[in-house]
Amino acid sequence: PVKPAAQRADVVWHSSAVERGQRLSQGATIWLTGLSGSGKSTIAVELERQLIAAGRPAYLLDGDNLRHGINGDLGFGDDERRENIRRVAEIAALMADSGTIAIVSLISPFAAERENARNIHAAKSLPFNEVFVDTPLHTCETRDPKGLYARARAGEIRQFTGIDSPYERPEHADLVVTPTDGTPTDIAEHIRRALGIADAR
Ligand code: PPS
Repeated sequence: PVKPAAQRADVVWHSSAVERGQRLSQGATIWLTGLSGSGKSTIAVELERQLIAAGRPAYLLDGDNLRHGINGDLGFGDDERRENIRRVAEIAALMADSGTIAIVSLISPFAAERENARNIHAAKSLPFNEVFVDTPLHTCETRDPKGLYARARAGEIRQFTGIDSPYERPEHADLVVTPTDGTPTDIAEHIRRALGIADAR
């Protein structure tokens, strides 16, 4: 595992000449966690659309998409998921530090790694909001938008979250949303209101 820079004796931190208040706006991370098929990516896309429409710099970090690039070397074993979550947490914190609202959509099934993501932000005094998209497994499996649950049940995919790989439900999420809260548009609005993210214009 890669050591966090703060703990490394062989690398010295080089400070920026720019203070946070000088940046275009206050950044933050909105971290959506939930099962595959829970709707987190759909909500995240809508959230990004609404924030940009409201004049806020926002950028979506979607687990599936990042696995096409920076996380393309990682699979779905426990250690690789941990590294996946760690990398995304670091990227989100960099974006939040730059003044962007980073919207993360990641299964992030392990409580300790979600807590680590929160700590990475806290160490930089950056707002971190964990949103649990609490869609029951049977609903996700019924939806099965990519046919992955069927393949997991058939034994074609191993270590599938909720089937033969764990999902640790958040105990201390900042916000919990469920499909009964409305459409993805409603839920994204609800998240913005609940987290107090105002329009820029
Ligand atoms: S994790 O657990 O946070 O590292 O996962 P993440 O990076 O969010 O990637 C989840 C998407 O990968 C696809 N996929 C799988 N998910 C879970 N378990 C297994 N074994 C698996 N294999 C492929 C799946 O499309 C997930 O996308 P979402 O959007 O969550 O449905």
